This record gives sequence, structure tokens and C-alpha cells, in this order.
Amino acid sequence: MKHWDQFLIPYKQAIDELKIKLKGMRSQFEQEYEHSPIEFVTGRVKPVASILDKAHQKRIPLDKLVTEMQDIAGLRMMCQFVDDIETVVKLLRNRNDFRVVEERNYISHKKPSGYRSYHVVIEYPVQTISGEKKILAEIQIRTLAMNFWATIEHSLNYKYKGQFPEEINTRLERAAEAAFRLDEEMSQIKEEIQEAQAYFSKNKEAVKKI
Ligand code: 0O2
Repeated sequence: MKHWDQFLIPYKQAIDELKIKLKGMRSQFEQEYEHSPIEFVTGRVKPVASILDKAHQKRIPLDKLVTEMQDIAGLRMMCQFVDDIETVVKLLRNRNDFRVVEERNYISHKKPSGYRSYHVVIEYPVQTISGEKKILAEIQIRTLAMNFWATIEHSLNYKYKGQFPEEINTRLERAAEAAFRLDEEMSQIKEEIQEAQAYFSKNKEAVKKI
């Protein structure tokens, strides 16, 4: 276990640093504009049991984890609207504190499960007491509706180990379709929503000053 703790140190550090950096993007938007394309950011280091499961499933030798398992460090950036995702991806590509090494667009090409999300894999340099270590991290960018569906499907997957009963499968397909339509509907009234949100946050500021 000591070996794992040591192996995961740079991943933990990367998550801590990246959460601050990506949340910082949100704060900057809030300061400078009325709308932020980033709703919230989460991050986690993959638990050792999940690393071992995935390595086994994908036949990744344990001495190749650093180069072949891209999501030991994982972050999620949630957006309100589908077109915010592109804005966020462009911002990530333009940063010079990490390098984008791969992108997977499961929005234009959803997975057979119904999963939709945009994945950006980055190479991130971590400064450690024994020098710089470059690690891979996966940033998943998705709308709140995509995140809701993926979170529920992920828990059910855990319960049924991918072998869903027919009824659950049908309902998950319908739910994926509903989440897709929800995103479309919200995009249609995006300006209306943003005006209301700007009005709400201005009023909140005014109340704070009283
Ligand atoms: P965790 O930490 O439990 O979420 P693949 O074999 O293609 O599925 P790959 O090649 O490692 O996976 O990379 P990819 O495609 O970027 O997918 C990795 C992660 O995306 C998964 O991590 C999930 O977080 C998410 N994901 C991918 N497909 C689905 C899906 O059908 N449903 C849900 N809910 N999430 C999905 P892990 O490994 O599951 O780990």
C-alpha cells in the first residue's frame, strides 16, 4: 500500500493544483462577464481498486500505468449549455501550463451506452522534491444534463456490472434521449436564461451592499 501512496502523490498534487486553476477560470469569467461557461469543477484521483480493475480489463501492465492509463487523475467541468463546452475546450487548448495530447468527442459521436461528454487528455508537469514528473490527466467537459445521466448510469453500471436488465436498459436509453432534448431546449432559450441570471446576481450583489 505504501508503494501505491507514493505512486499516487504526483496525481494527488496535480488534482489539487488543477482544481484551483480550473475553478480560477470560472471566477475570472464571473468578474469580467455576466455569464461563466463553467458551472462547477470537480476532481478525483482514481481509487487503487478501480486502477487495478481497469488495468486488468484493458490489459495494461502495471509498469505502463503512467503512459497508458489516462484518467488516474480525472477532472470534470460542468457547463450549463452545450456550446459552452466548445468555449471551455478552446480555453484549455490555449493554456501553456499543460499540453493537450488527445481529445475524444463523445458529443458528436455519443457512445453506444448513450454517454455524451467531451474528453480532453492533458500532459501536466508536476513539481516534486525529486524533480519534475509529467503525468496524464483526463478532463471531462459536459453539460449538467449530460452529467446527471452519466452519474446515474455509472451507479447502475456499478450495481449491474454492465449487464442491465432489459427494462433498465430501455429507461436509460429514454433518459439519454430526454437529457439530449433538455440540452436542446435550454440552448433555444439560452439568452432568456442568461438575462434572468444576470438580473438575479446583480440583485444579490445589491442586497449584500445594504
Ligand atoms: P470512473 O473513474 O469510474 O469514471 P473506454 O474503455 O473507452 O470506456 P477509456 O478508453 O479509458 O474508456 O477512456 P474514455 O473513453 O475517455 O472513458 C473513460 C471515462 O469516461 C470513464 O472512466 C467514465 O468516467 C467515462 N465514461 C466513458 N463511457 C461511459 C459510459 O458509457 N457511461 C458513463 N457513465 N461514463 C462513461 P471509468 O474508467 O469508468 O472510471
